[in-house]
Amino acid sequence: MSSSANQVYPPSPDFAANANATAQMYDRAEADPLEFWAEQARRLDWDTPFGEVLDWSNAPFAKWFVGGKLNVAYNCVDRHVDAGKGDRVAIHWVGEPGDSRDITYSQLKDEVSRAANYLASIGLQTGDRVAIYMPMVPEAIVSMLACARLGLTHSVVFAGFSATALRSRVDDAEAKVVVTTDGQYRRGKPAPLKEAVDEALGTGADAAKSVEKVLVVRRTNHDPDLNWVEGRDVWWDDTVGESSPHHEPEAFDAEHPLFLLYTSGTTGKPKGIVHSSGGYLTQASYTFHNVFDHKEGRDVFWCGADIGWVTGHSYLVYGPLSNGATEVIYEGTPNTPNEHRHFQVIEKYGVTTYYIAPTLIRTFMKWGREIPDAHDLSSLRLLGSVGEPINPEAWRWYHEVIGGSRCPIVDTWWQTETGGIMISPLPGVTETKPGSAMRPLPGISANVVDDAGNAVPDGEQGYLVLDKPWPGMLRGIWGDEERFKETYWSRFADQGWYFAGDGARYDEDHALWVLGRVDDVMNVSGHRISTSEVESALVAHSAVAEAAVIGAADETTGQGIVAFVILMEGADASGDTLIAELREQVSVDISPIAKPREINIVPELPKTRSGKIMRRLLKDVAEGRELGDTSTLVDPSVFEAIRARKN
Ligand code: 6R9
Repeated sequence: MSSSANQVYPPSPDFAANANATAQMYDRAEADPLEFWAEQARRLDWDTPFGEVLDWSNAPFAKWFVGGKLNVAYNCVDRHVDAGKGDRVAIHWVGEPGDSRDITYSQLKDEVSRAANYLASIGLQTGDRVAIYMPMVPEAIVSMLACARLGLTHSVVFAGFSATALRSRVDDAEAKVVVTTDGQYRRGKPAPLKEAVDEALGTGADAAKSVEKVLVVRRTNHDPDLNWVEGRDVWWDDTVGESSPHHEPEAFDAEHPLFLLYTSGTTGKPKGIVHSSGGYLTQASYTFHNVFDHKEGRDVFWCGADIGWVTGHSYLVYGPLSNGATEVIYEGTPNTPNEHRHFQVIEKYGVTTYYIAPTLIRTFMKWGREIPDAHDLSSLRLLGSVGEPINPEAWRWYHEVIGGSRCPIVDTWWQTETGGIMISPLPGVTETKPGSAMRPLPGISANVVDDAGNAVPDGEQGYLVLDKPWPGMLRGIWGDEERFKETYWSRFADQGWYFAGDGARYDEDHALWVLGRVDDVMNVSGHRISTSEVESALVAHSAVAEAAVIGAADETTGQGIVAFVILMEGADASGDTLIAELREQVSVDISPIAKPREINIVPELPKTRSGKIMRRLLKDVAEGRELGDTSTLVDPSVFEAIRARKN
């Protein structure tokens, strides 16, 4: 590796002098991890203090902050108002068409209380589930916090997901309420959203059994003939809007399930990841304070993720708000109305801390530096990256062009399952290398091991494991204990370690490099999509006999989805209509983000003697490489046919 590829960026003395984090935190956490976490938990406001910090006696089912009781919404909203900070802006919201709203902590408290009063008035009880299927409007956050306030478990479903995907999540969680909007702005135009809810929930014998109410926020007002189911559908303005802004929060057990969030696994069925109240909030809050060096009353934070993903949960809602932060929330796409949008927003609100995915950085690179260069980005002081490995070239561009070579970059590794950031430099403390997430945060313990669980020497690749429990860890998969144990805890069952599904290596300086998934999960623009989910959608089409899907390297999106399909005897493969139909099928079954970039119709798939599809070889073909070892294939000549069709 050339020396420039491994260039080290030490923290600047200025930044270091004022940083929230200190080098001693690593030592303190190592000396007594449980006491360290107890200290972090005490940053929150507890109604009943916890006793034991961790009960791991029934591993892998953890109990953190045993006996403690708190209200998550109180911690995110009311306590800032009680501390005299009610007039501070919590959310600078920017709508895609250019409308905007500033919401103070006092206003947020009123809104959350109204929503909580309404949800309680329709008979929802602590522990009931509420599905939230909404674009990035303030009411989405209000809904999440209202659930938290009542001890309802929310399940946010990304508004880009299809009706089919929504239905399976509503059914799995047996949600009683769905909160949605009439429509959403997509690339400058209103698009329907409630329509998808109607389709998902069905009617008559087909109707989703658990759902009692659909609560609709008016956003686009685009459809005078909006379908309305009497008795089930209610407008937000007529219900929440008419409810009292006073609501007394009740405290819930630290282990009370705060939310479910579905994520792709290696099999077709998404898993409902369960997160707790006390442990999750502790980790979201601690990491926000230290990794983003948050300075109350001064910083303006902007996380570009959607609330439909875990990054949106932890760093649009629970992390920033529990710290009393002021943040920007942007509704739309980065090129609406044009490519200047993000930079105008940074300029307008004086954003200090900007947290996005590498795929967006690479998109900015493609658009050209003259776009950010046309703006005053001098308010920025810290940059973050999340969702996939950041290639060193994108890291350097981000550092130089967006950060004016003055902002530290935190490359943060974590997962839906971990609840909060796990591996990342601490700004002002840890030196950084472009492309490396550097080291586990204080309190977190990770290792890189081989199949047998032995630590691999620095410089060699292995599996990333988390070898000690942490407060934000998932508490299970909704309704499926076995799958929880099997997916995360069986690979290194003897050692009792959590297997993250990622490959990694430590370099010669013991800096950690995360290399990407080692299972059948693809990462497209930071979104997790399983190969088998896309394969199932493809074979659901009557013309398809068999499908194999892989994630091929893609300059912009990290990975792009490439499919190889074998058709049924007699299916008509001429022309582009079939390919278009197949792409549509995936879009409808899963989401437009899962649409294959490329679909190749092939006569055969490469298989091992035991009948397994050799995805590794398909990847070689898709990425235009020489083929790897084909010796285990039944018929190596299938590749000539595949290659011939591909070109
Ligand atoms: C937060 C989030 C998790 C998967 C994870 C890994 C990849 C996330 C990364 C990263 C390298 C980083 N990933 N951050 N890889 N460097 N900084 O993205 O959660 O959607 O559950 O995805 O994303 O492969 O296992 P989630």
